[in-house]
Parts: sequence; structure tokens; C-alpha cells
Amino acid sequence: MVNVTINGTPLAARDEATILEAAAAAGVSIPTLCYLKGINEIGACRVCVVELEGTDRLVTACNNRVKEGMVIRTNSPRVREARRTNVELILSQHDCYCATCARSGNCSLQSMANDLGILDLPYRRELPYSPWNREFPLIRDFSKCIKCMRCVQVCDRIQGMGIWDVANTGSRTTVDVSLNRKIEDSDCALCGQCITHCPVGALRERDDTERAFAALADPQTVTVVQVAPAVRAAWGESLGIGREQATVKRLVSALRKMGFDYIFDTTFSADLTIMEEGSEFLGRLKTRGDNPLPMFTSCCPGWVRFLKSQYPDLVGQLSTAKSPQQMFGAVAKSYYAKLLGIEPERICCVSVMPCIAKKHEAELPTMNSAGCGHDVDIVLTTREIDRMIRAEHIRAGELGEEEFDAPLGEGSGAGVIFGATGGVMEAALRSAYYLTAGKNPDPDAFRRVRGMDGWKEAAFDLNGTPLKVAVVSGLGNTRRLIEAVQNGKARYDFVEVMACPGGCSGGGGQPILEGEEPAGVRNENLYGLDQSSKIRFSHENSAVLRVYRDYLEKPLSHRAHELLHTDHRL
Ligand code: HC0
Ligand code: SF4
Repeated sequence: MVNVTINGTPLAARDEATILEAAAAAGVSIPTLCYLKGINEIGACRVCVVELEGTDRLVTACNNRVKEGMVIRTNSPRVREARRTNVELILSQHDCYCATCARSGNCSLQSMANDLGILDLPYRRELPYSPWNREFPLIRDFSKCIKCMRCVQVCDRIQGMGIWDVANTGSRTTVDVSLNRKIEDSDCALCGQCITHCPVGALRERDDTERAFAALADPQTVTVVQVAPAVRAAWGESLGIGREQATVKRLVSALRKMGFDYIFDTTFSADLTIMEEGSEFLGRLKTRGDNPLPMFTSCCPGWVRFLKSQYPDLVGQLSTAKSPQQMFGAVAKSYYAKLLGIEPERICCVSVMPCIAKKHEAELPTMNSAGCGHDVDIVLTTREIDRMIRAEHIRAGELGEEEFDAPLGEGSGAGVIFGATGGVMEAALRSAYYLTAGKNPDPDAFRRVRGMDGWKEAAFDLNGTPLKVAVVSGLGNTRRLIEAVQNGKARYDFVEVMACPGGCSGGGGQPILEGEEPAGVRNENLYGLDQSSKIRFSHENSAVLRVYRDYLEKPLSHRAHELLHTDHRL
């Protein structure tokens, strides 16, 4: 330990602690803007400056360590003035039209300027203009970029992709797509982690809320909405509704108030995915020689984009099952249109997803199995649906709870945990065991694949068949796993991959909580919902069994192949 004094109070700090950490441990909060623990500790914004007695320098607290005898002032007049000037300089290069910004009300720069009482902009520079494809699901607004480097570092150090880099020099310095590429020509997986780690509104998703409002307002259109597993664990966060109150049934009430005709649950098609993908996996296990293992899950479109651009030779090892989002769209516009007795063209299929890549997945030319345009028409992120709820002035926290509609609103606990890293694997193993042993396992028998570790592995015995599985989340971890498999250092039969750390709970379309990585808490919520579910096995979902009985016949049938599977190479 080292002895330091912070704002006149002597205290002992950890040897290796930064000034920021030592102050935080003593209950003294130093403001930060560019800082991301362990990822971006470069002191770029200089908002965390502090004064050291005996020196005439101000130093950044995030990347300078405490030393024996240090006397630190975090709020002296010099510190306040420097902090204020630094923020004024950042604002001089920032488009301050806060009223029209996606992050208004949830922006670190906006609140920092307000906290410092900055009411005028003493310095102004011309803002850069750079063209951007506004149809692309991920949008960069250069005039809002504060060059904090968080997106560069998250993309490089966590996701291992290096999509962003510094461009230009001097006052024209900005962050742009690396190697002078356009975003649509880059390898961007569309995980959206750069968005959720941006402190301001320089990165956001394409806004599709107006299209959804237009569909809701059209009396000829039948709006069918599906809610993804991970949305239920996070939708209340940016509406200020506590976790206890923000149940999925209250979200159903809000969607019904907004005018959606039929409100369904992606956990239904998650269960359907297990039936298809589980059957496919057991088939591949039997024919190991013809089909190289491991088989990879295919439900995360960020991961599928990654594999196609980084390891195209392995695309054949993806399960051919479509993601639950796309299975839902195909079933809604075929089976469900028949149940309603309407032409599928009248259905507008809307998804509420924690994800940016899902916007792109829905637009793939292969995702039109029902034969009337895209199976999923509009994909909204959790943030977008929250904005729509606010726009409608719906006080969602005060609504009663309502049920999903039938039959596509029925899902099992196994479907709910899809939203957490390891959940797809666990759900698949529960049903694969049933399919091989003819009886259910303990629903918690495969709990070893739970948890926030970025790379987990486990061995199980599936009724006499030994099985080695792995679960990864985050694309940096994914690259390490694939290289280990290719080098022969690891061998698996089945691998679940989710592009976002923690799985979809930590998805790029989820509410942004500055300074927090909330995927772990959200995942606990999902596992709690699984524990309290009446049905915990996908193969016991009665609505799924009915679709097979009345329409699809059985897993991997001809019709199931037409509607629920795809060739990822196309
Ligand atoms: Fe996910 Fe999904 S679990 S990818 O993370 O498989 O987005 O929540 O909707 O499709 O179900 C996202 C979440 C989904 C799909 C499901 C899968
Ligand atoms: Fe989307 Fe989930 Fe994949 Fe992230 S992990 S890219 S949220 S599907």
C-alpha cells in the first residue's frame, strides 16, 4: 500500500492503483469521458485531470499511478478551470444540436457540460462533413465524434476486428473506417459494440421507427411483432423502470397499447430452432466422417458475418438452421397467415431485438422463404422500441401485465436463456439428451456452460455418446477459439458463438448504461425466468409441437428445410 492524500484526507491506496481508482476507493469521484476500464486508459479527453502538490503540472487520473506521499487535489480552482476548458475545446469540434441527437438525455458530454455550467461555446470550429451510407444499419456521425478512441479500442481489443482507425491530422483528425474503406466494404460484423461504448451520439443504429409507425397506422396492414429473449431483461432500463417492474408482460401491454395486432415471443421460434438444430446436430454426430465437426450455431448474424469474412472455409460447418428471428418471420408469413386466413402480403412482421446485425440479417436476399418479400420486414432495437414507447407517451411502468398472443407467443425457459451466452447450447443439450435417451434430463444438468467467461468448455455424456462442447462470446475470443481448433489445440463437437460479450444481453441494440457492462445482471434475470418457467424444454413447447403436427410434419422435413433452413454461403 502507498500513503497518499486526496483533497486533504490522508489514506492508504493499493500499490498499482491509478489516481482514479484510488480516489474511487476513497469515495471521491473524478469525472471521465474517454476512460473505459482495461480497454481505453489513454487520457485523451483530459477531463479527469487532477493537481499534484509540488508540481506545476496537471495529470490525468485514469492513467497515472499513485506514488508514496502524493498529495492530490481533484477539485481545486486550477483543476476546475482546466476541466472546463478541456470540455469547451471538445465542444468546439462537436455538433451541439442535442435536441436532434439519438443520445440526448443519455450523453456523457451533454451531462458533463451541464455539470460544469458551460452555457456558451467560446471556441467554434467548422465541423467536418464526411459522407455515410444512411441505409447501412450502423451509422457514424462525424460531427459528433469526440475522438475519445473508445470505438477504436473496443473493436480492436475486445472484438479483434480493427474496423475503426484515426484518420486525418491536426484539427481535421477524426475516426473513420480503417484502410480507407467504406463501411459497407469493410468486415464490420455489425455487433454494435462501438455504439454501446460510444459516450456520445457519434455512432447509432439506422432508425426504423418511422417505418414501424407507418405500418401501425395503415388499416390494411396486419402488424405482427416478435420480442427477442434478451429484450425482456433490459427494455425498462432506458425508461427508468426498475427490473422488478419491467417484466415482459408489461412490455406486451405497451406493445398492445401502441396498436400492434399480434404480439408474439421469439422464444417460440428459439424452441423451434432447437428442434431443427438439435436434430441436425445429432445427424452430423452420426455421420462424423462426412461432416466435419464442430458444428457451429448459426443464430447470431454478427457471428455469421464474421465467419463469412474471416474464415470463409468454415461456413459449411455452420448449422443450416436459420436464426429464431428468421424462423419466426417465415412461420408468421406462411403457417400463421393461413391460420388468420389472410394473404401473407398483408402481414408486416416486426422484430424487437437487442441487435444491430439483425437489421442486416432480415434484409438478406435469402430470407424470403414465405415468397412475399422479406419474411421479417422491420427490425427495431430495444432502444428504438423504448423511444417509440416514449413517443406514444405510454407510462409503461404503470401498465398492468398482459399475456402474449397465441400460438406463437408460447416459449419455454430453454428459449428464454437464448439471450445469455451459453443459453443456446444448454437448450440444445436439454433436447438432444431427450432425443437420444427418450427421457428428460434434469433441466439444470448442463449448467456448466453458464456464466460470463468469454470461452467456456465442458464435456458431457449424451446417453453413452461423449460430447465436448464450447461456448464463446465476443469476436476476439471467437478468433482465438477458431485458431485453437485449426491448430489442433482444441477439439469440440458443438460450439455456440455469440458476437457480443455476454451474448445478446450485451447486444449492440440494448440500452446504453454509461460505465457499466450490464450483460451479467441481465443474464441472471434470464436464468431466473428459466427457473420459474413451467416448461423448461423446447421439445415440450405445445405450440411448436402443433406447428409440426399441422404444418411442418417433423424436424428437417422438406417444408421445414424450405422455411427454416438456409445456405449461409449464398
Ligand atoms: Fe438473440 Fe436469438 S438469442 S440471436 O441473441 O438464437 O438478437 O435475445 O433474438 O434470432 O431467440 C438477438 C436475443 C435473438 C435470434 C433468439 C437466437
Ligand atoms: Fe446480435 Fe446477439 Fe449476435 Fe450480438 S450476440 S450480434 S446482439 S445476435
